[in-house]
Amino acid sequence: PNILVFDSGIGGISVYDEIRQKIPHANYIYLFDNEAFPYGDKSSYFLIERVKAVIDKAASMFDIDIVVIACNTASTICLPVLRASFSFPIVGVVPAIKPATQITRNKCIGLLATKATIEREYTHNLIRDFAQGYQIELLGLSELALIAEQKLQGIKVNQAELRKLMQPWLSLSIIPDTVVLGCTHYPFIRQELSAIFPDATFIDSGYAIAARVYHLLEDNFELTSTLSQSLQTHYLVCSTLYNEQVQKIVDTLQKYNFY
Ligand code: DGN
Repeated sequence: PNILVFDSGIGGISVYDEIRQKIPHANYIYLFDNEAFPYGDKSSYFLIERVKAVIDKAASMFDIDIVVIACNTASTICLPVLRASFSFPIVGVVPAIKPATQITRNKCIGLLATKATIEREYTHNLIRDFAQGYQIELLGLSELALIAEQKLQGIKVNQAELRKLMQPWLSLSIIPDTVVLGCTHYPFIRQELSAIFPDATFIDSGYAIAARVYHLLEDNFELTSTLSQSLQTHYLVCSTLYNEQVQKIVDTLQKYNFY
């Protein structure tokens, strides 16, 4: 199958990596909307139009079997329009609030995401429907996705700066013992976050998304056979100015053993 994984930047690579582990014999197209990065401060209207146009363009270049919107900020607003516009299945990524309720012991869950995701009605409905009776601490930060992007370009994370950003949680009387990484960029700085909250469990949606993609493809494709197509990954960027940076990111990921 041809699997398109999409994000505003590198975040979706954390999801791509999980899918690739589950479905190694597929072709992947990883699409960065680097031109409009970051998505966290864009309006809903802009994002709906933008994501639709970008996916449309990619679909005219490749024969796509499934699309993964590996971005919480886009998924929490764009999925209905995308599903109405395209015939291939579209899988989205949303904050793992529900699994977090199964893990927490002190009933205090932290949700870390972009400001846009934190403000979405979608997110508030998730909490209302699946996390009644839990204390949910919401923290919307614009800076974190950029910190993760920089880390993958080889720039070390400033731990003191990160700690300052986390201050709202550090000063709580009950500190979340379970942290939902509600932005696909954040698994890349899990280690740094975990140094600040050493007792917390961090969860993301990557594994569940990989299982979902597998399930949607398994009827039509031979996913386990080693004889099926071998892996190929195309990296697509919206602005060619980014090509050099993409190369740097891919090099860094290789160092981190992401491939
Ligand atoms: N990776 C995206 C997400 O999961 O929300 C957004 C990152 C960004 O564009 N700020």
